[in-house]
Amino acid sequence: NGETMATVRIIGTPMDYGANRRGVDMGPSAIRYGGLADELERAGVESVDAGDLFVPRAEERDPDATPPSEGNAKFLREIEDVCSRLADEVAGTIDDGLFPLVLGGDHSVAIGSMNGSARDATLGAIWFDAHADLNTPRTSPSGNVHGMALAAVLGRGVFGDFEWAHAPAVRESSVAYVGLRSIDDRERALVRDSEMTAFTMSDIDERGITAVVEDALEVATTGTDGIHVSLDLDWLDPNAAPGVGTPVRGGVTYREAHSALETVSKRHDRDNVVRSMDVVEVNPILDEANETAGLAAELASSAFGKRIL
Ligand code: Z70
Ligand code: MN
Ligand code: MN
Ligand code: MN
Repeated sequence: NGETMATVRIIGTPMDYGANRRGVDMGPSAIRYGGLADELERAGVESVDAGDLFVPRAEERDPDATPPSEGNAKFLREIEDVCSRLADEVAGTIDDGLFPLVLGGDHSVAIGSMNGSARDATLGAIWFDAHADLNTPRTSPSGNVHGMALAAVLGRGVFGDFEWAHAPAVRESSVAYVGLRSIDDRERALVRDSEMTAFTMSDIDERGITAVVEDALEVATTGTDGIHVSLDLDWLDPNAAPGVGTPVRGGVTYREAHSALETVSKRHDRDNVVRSMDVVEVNPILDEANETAGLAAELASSAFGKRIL
């Protein structure tokens, strides 16, 4: 490690427009307080902290000021504004030879991370999440854009007159889900009919986390210049990660999560495949003694090469 691992640049994105105002905007602070810089240092990885992007308070905005042309998607204008600035940050970070680690915020920050990471490259992605996040404004039961983030980067759905609504950041065939277990009725057909590879919790139960993540890496790296790793903390079981907005029972364990990110890291050591990462949906208000934020910090360092021995 260290030979292939570039200096990590931490980019905080304290945004929770995509998920009702709940406390996810405090995620970046909580993950830093949870020991991110120390964890990275112990992993032998250098890091610099770019601070947080400016995100106006949701209370000062009207969620329905710029509705999509059909269906429901709240705070579209605001999400577009933050995500286009985040995309510039991420692309600039990669241009500078550094590795962007984006701290959310709700999962709609991935629209910014992935558009930035894909700017000068053909991108693949691994989506570690309980949820598929494949709703469009038309199918969304909630109007919350965090449940539409992957649809947005795939150029699906009609979001509005935004760049990311027209230019897909990734090809479907280069995206793999790992750990799905909560999919809306209308979303299920979207996942099934897509060209994405979907590994559910059942696949992990049957085959083990390492085989599944190795397959996901194969999907995301084949025919691409590199991959984005998107880690939604609700991917884990609520026993290990209680501090998330939408906990879903039956998630991966603490050990499976570390093992998965170590598998990603080992692959990165061989082929330098990981371009960018985001860690999202940590909610300190619902957390127990900052446990979930600390775990987010640990998992990021596992992804960047932290080993037991
Ligand atoms: C639901 C929706 C979701 C995260 C919840 C929930 C989506 N499918 N995503 N928590 N991270 O509203 O679209
Ligand atoms: Mn460039
Ligand atoms: Mn998600
Ligand atoms: Mn989720």
